[in-house]
Amino acid sequence: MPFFELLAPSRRLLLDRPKIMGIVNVTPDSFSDGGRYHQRDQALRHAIKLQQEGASLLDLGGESTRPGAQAVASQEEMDRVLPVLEALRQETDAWISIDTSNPELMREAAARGADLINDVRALSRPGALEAAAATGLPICLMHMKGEPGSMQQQASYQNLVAEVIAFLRSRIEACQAAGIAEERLLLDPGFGFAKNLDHNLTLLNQLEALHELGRPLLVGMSRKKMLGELTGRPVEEREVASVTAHLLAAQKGAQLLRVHDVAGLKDALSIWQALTEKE
Ligand code: 7PM
Repeated sequence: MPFFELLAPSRRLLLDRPKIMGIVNVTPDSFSDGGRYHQRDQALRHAIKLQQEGASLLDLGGESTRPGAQAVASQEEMDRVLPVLEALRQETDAWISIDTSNPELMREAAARGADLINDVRALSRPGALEAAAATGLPICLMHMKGEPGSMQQQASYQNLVAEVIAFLRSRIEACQAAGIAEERLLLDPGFGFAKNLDHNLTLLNQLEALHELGRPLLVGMSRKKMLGELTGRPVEEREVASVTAHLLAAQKGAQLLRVHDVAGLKDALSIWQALTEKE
């Protein structure tokens, strides 16, 4: 079986086995009141820790896409993300992904050494296709309906898997029309984005159907509500559920796994890998 390869202008990543993308939030949290420099430093140290634990990619996000969250102003998002990106670029060879829908940030981040654009809005904002095209970077397109603040009202489908596939196919075509080669694209079904528990389980169960799109798959279920619904656990106690869910996704062929808890998933993948190589 031939493997996919992620190709950025200055590096390549062979997707011969599942790769871990560690989540680095650069949003202000209620527990740290040490100001901007403190938060920047914390995000940086957290990112390095995730890399040491086994993350091949680090996903920096400065906009809270939490259901019900309000949109972050463009400049505020850039002020959060760019300093962390610049500092992190000096310290690591890991892939740095930028979780953004903001065309201005896409351009600025690419100029500061980012390797990948992760857009939960699949380049739907005005100017995003053009900005992403100009960066030359690989891009992850995710399925969602509506906006994070109101998307759960749109969690209704005739045929969920077919609709997710059709949506991603139409975004691939929009990218191609904007001059973004298909080889630059990663695809994500968007767990929890305009989806209820039953939808999320259907998607995980039928993840293999998305391989027909012919691109590598990224999945993110880390600590999400679906895991709380299945285990009855609050968000801070969902690590085992997260590890398990992502291991199952890897088993169904997901090449990239976006998680908060890197070390646990790394161990799980080691066991799976050992068995895979024995087959
Ligand atoms: C609150 C709730 C904050 C949910 C953040 C989130 C994905 C993503 C996010 C995903 C890709 C989270 C989400 N989720 N990017 N960004 N795929 N590609 O749980 O599933 O991290 S934000």
